[in-house]
Amino acid sequence: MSATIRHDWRREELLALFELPFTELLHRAASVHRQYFDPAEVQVSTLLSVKTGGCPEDCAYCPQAQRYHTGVEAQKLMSTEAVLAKAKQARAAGASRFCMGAAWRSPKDRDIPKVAEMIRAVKALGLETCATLGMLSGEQAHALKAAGLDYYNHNLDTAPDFYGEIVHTREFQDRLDTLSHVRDAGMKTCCGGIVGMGETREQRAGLLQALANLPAHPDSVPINRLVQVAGTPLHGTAELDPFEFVRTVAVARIVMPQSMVRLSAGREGMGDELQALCFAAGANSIFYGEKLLTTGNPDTERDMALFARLGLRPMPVEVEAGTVHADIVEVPACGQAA
Ligand code: SAM
Ligand code: DTB
Ligand code: SF4
Repeated sequence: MSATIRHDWRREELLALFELPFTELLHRAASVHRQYFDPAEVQVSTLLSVKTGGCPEDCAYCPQAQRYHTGVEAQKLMSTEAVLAKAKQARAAGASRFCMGAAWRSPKDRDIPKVAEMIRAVKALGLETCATLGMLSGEQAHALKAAGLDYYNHNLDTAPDFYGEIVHTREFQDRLDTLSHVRDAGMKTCCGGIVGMGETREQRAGLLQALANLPAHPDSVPINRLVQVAGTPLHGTAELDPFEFVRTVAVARIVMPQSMVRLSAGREGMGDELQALCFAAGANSIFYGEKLLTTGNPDTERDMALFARLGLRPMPVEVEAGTVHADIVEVPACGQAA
């Protein structure tokens, strides 16, 4: 078993991984995990919604889309002081990265200086900074980078051939364009998707294929399990088999060996055993703190207890920063003889 960094994955290859016996898939993913990471370390990020609700987009999963009447109360952009207070709490609780989310289709140019001020303030605390603000122009990406933004989160969300069923107000290509602006500005990318939206296994493979075949693997890959929110079109979708979720994590680990694979939305509804399986399958990052953007996340005490039970520990920032840019040892392709 060995892993190489590839950008030419075919969907059938990913499907073949999904179809392996569960134990074999986990073994392969766990083997790849050890080639680039200490499997006892988990990167810890905290999220804050700095501008909530009232979004004009129609993403079928999202409680913040104005048109769905989900009960999320719209709130305007927070003050830097209020964001800073939350970032200090996150740092005190043990987070190493702080991610600021805004329910925008894309920021207006006049928003950028306000967000830049938040980024500078959070970075001065010694935290890594991340933002997710919707689509960015090249100029906006450069301005955020200049303010000290380390990561930009922008998800592909789902396979290109399922995307049109989920979002109608922007194209898959728009997402690729934003990611390219982010990379060109010299920021790290955080890019993943959501499963459990009624997609097929082939489409889950298609999402991971699209992620792995980006010009550079995302530094962080959030794998979200749909949080079903009443009022959204996807409320009532059949639940994904938990083992299929673990398979998705394992395949993500195999095809993006150097990336942080993050157990993201949906963790609150998972038992400790399911999360442990995901860590065994190569997940090595979580969102930490009682809230995601508008929905719940496990209590910090529960997460700390889980880490203690599993012998896991928070990843130091220098490991995070070095991983994707470490020298790559070229080794034979995954799936070839062990
Ligand atoms: N408005 C910006 C955008 O869409 O890029 C940034 C915030 S948006 C809420 C960030 C990501 O959260 C989405 O791309 C989606 O992957 C994830 N997300 C939103 N609602 C979710 C839900 N109900 N379940 C799981 N993931 C969700
Ligand atoms: C990501 O992939 N998941 C996070 C973060 N990036 C911004 C957001 C999850 C949102 C879940 C629904 C909510 O809390 O509103
Ligand atoms: Fe708006 Fe982002 Fe939600 Fe889509 S995912 S509705 S763009 S906040």
